[in-house]
Amino acid sequence: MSQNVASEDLARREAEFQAKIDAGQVIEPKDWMPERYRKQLLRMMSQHAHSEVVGMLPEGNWLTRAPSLMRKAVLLAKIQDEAGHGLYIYSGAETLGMNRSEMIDQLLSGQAKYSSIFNYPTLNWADMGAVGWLVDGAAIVNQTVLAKCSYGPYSRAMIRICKEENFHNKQGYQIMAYMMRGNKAQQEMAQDAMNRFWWPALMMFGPSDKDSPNSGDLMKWKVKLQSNDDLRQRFIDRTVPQAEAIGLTIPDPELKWNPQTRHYDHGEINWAEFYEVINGNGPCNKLRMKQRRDAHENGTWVREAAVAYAKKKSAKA
Ligand code: BYC
Repeated sequence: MSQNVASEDLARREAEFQAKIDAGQVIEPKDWMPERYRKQLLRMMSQHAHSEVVGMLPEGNWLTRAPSLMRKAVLLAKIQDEAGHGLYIYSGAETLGMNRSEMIDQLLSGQAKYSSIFNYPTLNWADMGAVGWLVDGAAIVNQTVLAKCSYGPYSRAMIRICKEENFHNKQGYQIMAYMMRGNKAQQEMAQDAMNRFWWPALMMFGPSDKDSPNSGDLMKWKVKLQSNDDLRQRFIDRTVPQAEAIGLTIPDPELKWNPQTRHYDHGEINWAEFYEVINGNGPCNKLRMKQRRDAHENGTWVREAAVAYAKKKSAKA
């Protein structure tokens, strides 16, 4: 095939692909897709899966110190759900041509990112409330939209994940609500957790639209159906009344309801802090990576045993 014919063929396929996307059709693993669509999705899905797994660490820190057996059981169930979310999304990402161990190597070598939020410490029990309510709350806002994205395996994983995230969100809000009904020290702990997690939760939605290099492609291909800023605004609008209902103050003096736009106006996010954190210099980046690397190393025997068992089973069959 001459180069001209090949590039005409590619242009035709890309136009057909875009027409499918524009018509709202779902792309499945065996369908033709532009290489850049595949790579962008793989980047985003693998980072999402890593976030679920690294995200188990800040909460895992509190399992042995939960204030009651009931709280411990709930937290344990939530953390196990996060491991499951990681697995669904890794499996979805594998359909794009990279296996899970390669993705994990990219995480452990620092080549792949995970959500900035997990580089902040969890200092007291109220932080378990803030994580469930704010972090899972932000994740739900983002993921309910991703559940309608153009890539079938990703959107289907999101549907199930969102159901579980709702439980996570409610248990977090309940922790905060109970603490706000408690004594002064408990109320102060809840407010302190709110103060530390509010701004990092807003950063979960990524840089503002004008500084988001990937959004153009992702929106054209309907992987993202709403922009970073629009989703962030949606999260703020739904969370402020929840905070007010239990007596918590949002740590933003510029936060104000705007009757014209029917949204809350808010103060400027500290983007310098965001970039420091995603470039590896947040308060816990080094600790989180060490914990992940140690867990991976300590799990070597489990992976080896699983491979040996599978071999033995297939030899018998
Ligand atoms: N953290 O062009 P942009 C959970 C990076 S887990 C780190 O806007 P994009 C939970 C971005 O990757 C749920 N990095 O990117 C689990 C890009 O860098 P690269 C986690 C970030 O992809 C356990 C650069 O900045 N949710 O809920 O268009 C316990 C430019 O950004 C962040 C997801 O993963 C960040 N916050 O949009 C509890 C959602 N933001 O890759 C709870 C899925 C941006 O070019 N992901 N960057 O080097 C997404 O929706 C999108 O990827 C993002 C970013 C909105 C995050």
